[in-house]
Amino acid sequence: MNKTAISFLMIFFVTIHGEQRNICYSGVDNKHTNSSYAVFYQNTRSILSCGVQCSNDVCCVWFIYNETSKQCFGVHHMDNGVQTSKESTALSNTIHYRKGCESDWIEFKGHSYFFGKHTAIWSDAKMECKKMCSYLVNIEDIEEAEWLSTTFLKKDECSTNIFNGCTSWTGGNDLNAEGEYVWDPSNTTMVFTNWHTNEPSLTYPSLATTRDCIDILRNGKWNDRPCLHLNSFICEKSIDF
Ligand SMILES: [Ca+2]
Ligand SMILES: [Ca+2]
Repeated sequence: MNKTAISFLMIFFVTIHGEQRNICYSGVDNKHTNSSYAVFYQNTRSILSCGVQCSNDVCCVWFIYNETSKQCFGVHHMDNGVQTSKESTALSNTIHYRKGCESDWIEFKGHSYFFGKHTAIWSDAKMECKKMCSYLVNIEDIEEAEWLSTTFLKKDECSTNIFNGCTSWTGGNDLNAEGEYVWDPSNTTMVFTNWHTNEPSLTYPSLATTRDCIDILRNGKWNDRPCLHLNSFICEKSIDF
C-alpha cells in the first residue's frame, strides 16, 4: 500500500472516531511510527490533564506531552495490518507516557498514581487510597519525588509559602516510634529521604513528637506535619500487567 493510501486511511480512521466520540481534535499530525498514530488533542495545563484526555479516549493507548509548549498528543494504535513507513515523528522535546490503568490514574515507571484533590487528614487519606486498592505514595528515589511534584503539585495558583497549600500526604510516617520513619502500609524503613531544608522539624525539635505524618511539597521535598492536618494526597499502586 502506498503512502497516500495509508494517509487517507488514517485520516478516515481519525475522522470516524472523532465524530463518533465527539472528541475535539484540533489538528492531526500526519507523521507516524510503526503502527501508531498521533492525535493532537489540544494544549493542556499539565501531564495529568493530558493523561485524563487519553484515558477518556478509548482509542488512545499512550500519550505524549511537551512540558514547555504544553502540547498533548494521544497515540492511537493502528491494529489493522496497515504497514506504516519508518518516518520518525515530528514531536520534539516530548515525553511519552503509557495510558493510565484507569481514568484519572497516571503511570510512571511501572506504578500508577492518583491525585486526591480534596483534603483529608492522613488516616482518612490512607483509607481513600485503600478503597481504590492502593496505598499512600511511597517515594523511593529522587526521580519519583520530582515527577510527583511536577505532575501533581506545581500549579500557578500555589501561594509563595511553600508549606501553605500545593502539598500532599505521602505514606511516610513515624507514628510508631518518634524519629523512625517508615512507609505505610508495609512499615518498611525509609531508605531514600528527601527532606526540605530544616526538616523534619529541626528548627523546632520539641514539635517533632506532634508531627508524625510526612507530606511532599511542590519542590518534591518532604516535611513532617501533624497527621490531623488537612492535605491533598497521592495514591500509588503497581501496574497490574
Ligand atoms: Ca513509589
Ligand atoms: Ca514525628
